[in-house]
Amino acid sequence: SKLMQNYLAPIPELYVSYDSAQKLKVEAADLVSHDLTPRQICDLELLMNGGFYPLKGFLSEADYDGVVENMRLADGTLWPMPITLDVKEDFADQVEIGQDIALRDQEGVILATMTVTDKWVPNKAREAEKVFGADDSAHPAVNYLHNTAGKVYLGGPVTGIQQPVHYDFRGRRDTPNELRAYFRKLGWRKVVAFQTRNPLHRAHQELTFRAAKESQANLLIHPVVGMTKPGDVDHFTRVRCYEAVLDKYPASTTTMSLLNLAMRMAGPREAVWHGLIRKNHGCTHFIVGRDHAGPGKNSKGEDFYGPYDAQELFKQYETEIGLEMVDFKHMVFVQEKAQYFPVSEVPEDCTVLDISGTELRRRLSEGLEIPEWFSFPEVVRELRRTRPPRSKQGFTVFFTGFSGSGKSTIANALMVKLMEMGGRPVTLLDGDIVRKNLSSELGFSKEHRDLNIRRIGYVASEITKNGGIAICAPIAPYATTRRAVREEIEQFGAFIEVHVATSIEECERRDRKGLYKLAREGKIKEFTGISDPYDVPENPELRVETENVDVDNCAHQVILKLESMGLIAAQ
Ligand code: PPS
Repeated sequence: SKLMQNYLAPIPELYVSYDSAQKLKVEAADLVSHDLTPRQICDLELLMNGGFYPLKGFLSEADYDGVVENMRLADGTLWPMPITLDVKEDFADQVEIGQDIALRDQEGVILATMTVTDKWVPNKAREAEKVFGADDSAHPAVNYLHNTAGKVYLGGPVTGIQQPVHYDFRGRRDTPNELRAYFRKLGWRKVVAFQTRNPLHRAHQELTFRAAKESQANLLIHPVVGMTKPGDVDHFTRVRCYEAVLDKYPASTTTMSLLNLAMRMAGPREAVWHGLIRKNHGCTHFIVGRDHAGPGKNSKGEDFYGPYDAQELFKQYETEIGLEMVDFKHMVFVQEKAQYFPVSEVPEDCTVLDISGTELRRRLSEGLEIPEWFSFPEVVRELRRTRPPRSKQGFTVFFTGFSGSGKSTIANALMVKLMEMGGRPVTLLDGDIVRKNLSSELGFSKEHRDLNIRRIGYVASEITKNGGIAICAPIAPYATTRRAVREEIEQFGAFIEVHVATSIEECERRDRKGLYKLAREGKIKEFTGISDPYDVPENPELRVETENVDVDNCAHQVILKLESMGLIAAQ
């Protein structure tokens, strides 16, 4: 039929032939090179393979303005998401309009060239307001826009040389044309796509199965493995989970393919964008759920978008997107019937069971039971492997306080107590140890102190990731740097900030190393508390007073804190 022709004919890609690519690679040695960020690599892959058809490159200024203002390219084509090449100012200064630049991955491999037709400084506040609904950095994409993306945008058509290289799950990654060919081969005329960034549990399996049945379509599970919301389950774990769930569908009705998309969590606009991307991948139907691609709460604790805004916007543009929306039915388990029902169809007087994402994370972190009705045993097993209970995860105890406050002494006592308990390896990153082994070339300027703390944070995050205990004991005078370290570590485990709150007067009175005297005499410059700032921690997990309290007791307070957080077993 005509419909099938439309969907399954190849879609234009931006790659040149193999021979031209070989030639281009050599010629590109002379071009100015831009090292793509992880997000730009995702965008470039979908530009080149037709996932972002009809885009031919990173947006020009006119296309960008249209997309931001009214979701349309300059020629009127529907496109809801700015796909922009953001660069730093000093790089932009090296580039002139009309010039070709090389786009390289983080190893320096050339992936494409781009002819720069546009260069401009975008109004990021406007982009945030219009595209994401608010200029509020609690939105991950707004945060990215202001704090990660470069100041200047370059636009222009892209010439594709080669796909970004992936070493994981190669057999599960398909370009739009590979998926189209697959559907053609199997004679799948209707395909409903399910977008996801989370592990699938029984409710998802039920709803996708229903969606396929209702639209009389085959099912494509199309999870995002590019970039999702910070804090999500990593894609390696998720893909192992998806593979287990695939077996639960009737044979040869369903397939799975991985999409290297960098999500923006833009709710309604993102739903329209996801629809266009799935259409390019040969699908005819698309499931849009409650709060599709939602970013979570804003800085006032409210939702960025209404729960059904995405469905409404999608519906409005459905014909233009060219894909039929299947609205997501929130599925709940009905105890008496031992079966899933859409929440709107639950029989009267029945008991509904549901476990929220937050509750699931709590049960995983505390090692509690996750019932059979909620998920598949294979999925739960994978999640438990990746998220062992807190008592088996690594963590970092980060002491901060003035020189001579007692940080090192308490840290040493804590280390010995933890080693006595056993079970996890312990590393002490004391100020003096670090300054000898990691930071011997650094002094005490703000810049050097920040570097020092970031190095400590990096090592501690690696230890935490690998299930060990890192105890850090630097002065760490700056709150922003401590927060950055916290964020890095909390990806992998708990971060316990302990403020050793000995007053500066007491530290100076003790003056164990005689440094305060030298600082007063001006013989040591920039001395913390005397001639250099110290930001008192506002919300540390624990504050210990050392005046009139012995070291053993201080260390014991930390142990009690760790117990109350479930990180170590009660003694
Ligand atoms: S920082 O700010 O976190 O990078 O400092 P840190 O690595 O913990 O190093 C602090 C120790 O260095 C000695 N020292 C100084 N401290 C503060 N200010 C200045 N200008 C300074 N110069 C040398 C001091 O002995 C600190 O040791 P601790 O263990 O904190 O007493």
